[in-house]
Amino acid sequence: MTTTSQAPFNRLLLTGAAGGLGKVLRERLRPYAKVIRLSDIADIAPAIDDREEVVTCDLADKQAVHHLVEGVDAILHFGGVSTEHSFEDILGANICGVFHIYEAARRHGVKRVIFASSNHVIGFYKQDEVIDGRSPRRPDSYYGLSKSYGEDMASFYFDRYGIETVSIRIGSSFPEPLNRRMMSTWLSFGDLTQLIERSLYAPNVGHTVVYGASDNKNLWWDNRYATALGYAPQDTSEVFRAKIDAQPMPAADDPAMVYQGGAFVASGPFGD
Ligand code: NAI
Ligand code: 15L
Repeated sequence: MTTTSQAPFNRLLLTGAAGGLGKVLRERLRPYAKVIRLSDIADIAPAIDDREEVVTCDLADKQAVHHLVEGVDAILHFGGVSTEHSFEDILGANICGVFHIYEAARRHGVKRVIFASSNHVIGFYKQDEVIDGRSPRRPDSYYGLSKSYGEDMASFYFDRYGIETVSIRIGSSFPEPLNRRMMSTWLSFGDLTQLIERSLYAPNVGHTVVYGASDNKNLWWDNRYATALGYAPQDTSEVFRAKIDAQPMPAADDPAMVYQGGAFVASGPFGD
């Protein structure tokens, strides 16, 4: 198990706890909190001991989110629609949801949020461009737009109310990279955990935007603001190089080979 020399929080809230990353973080976050409150709209496995609390909650429900946040010291906001859908499908969970989280944080005096943002905030940059956390955003989808709005919400709540946030623009966090694009965007679960740990404990983060990527060879992201938090990735996608190189080569003009956001840039339109 990961250990930390820093004092654990009394209670951390993890939204999206039934999701792919939520299930991973449920176990890996234990060193950082006496109690973890796990929440999702979907079913979550029952609490394994008195250090876990399980709360079913729809992020689109303002009053439910208000109750959810009561008594927590910091929030890891991972819940929401996690791929491209119609704007209407994204609105409640991601756009209303992120407002409900920050407004509840304000009302309950929560001082720090870790926001699971996404590379799709900048997905229309080309793969031969190098950007950092302060480069102008270029969302590639309604999903990317919702994460961009979440970053603006974080910025506003810091400027107006002093609630600090680290927005982590996660690349592709899966057990291993699944294709050529993910050789650049891959984030191991170990490095994700380290980045969250640094985001929880680093002082004076204000609103900091970082990229969630491992120490991959062909990175498109200058991750200086993550380095400033003390993040030092331990993994690299290179260990999967032979497996990925054995995959058929996509056409040179395939969005997966051109844009940082890959296929998301070509999603939609919806509802015609
Ligand atoms: P996931 O789709 O597996 O998990 C998201 C969870 O949010 C699900 O369990 C879902 O039930 C829950 N959710 C959806 N609508 C909700 C609502 N209205 N109220 C409450 N909960 C709701 O996604 P994953 O991969 O675990 O990602 C977690 C977070 O990280 C997401 O916010 C995603 O956008 C972000 N992210 C993930 C990346 C990855 O590579 N896994 C890359 C970039 C961002
Ligand atoms: C994301 O934002 C998604 O949540 C995840 O499922 C992947 O599609 C990832 O981006 C990616 O770009 O690989």
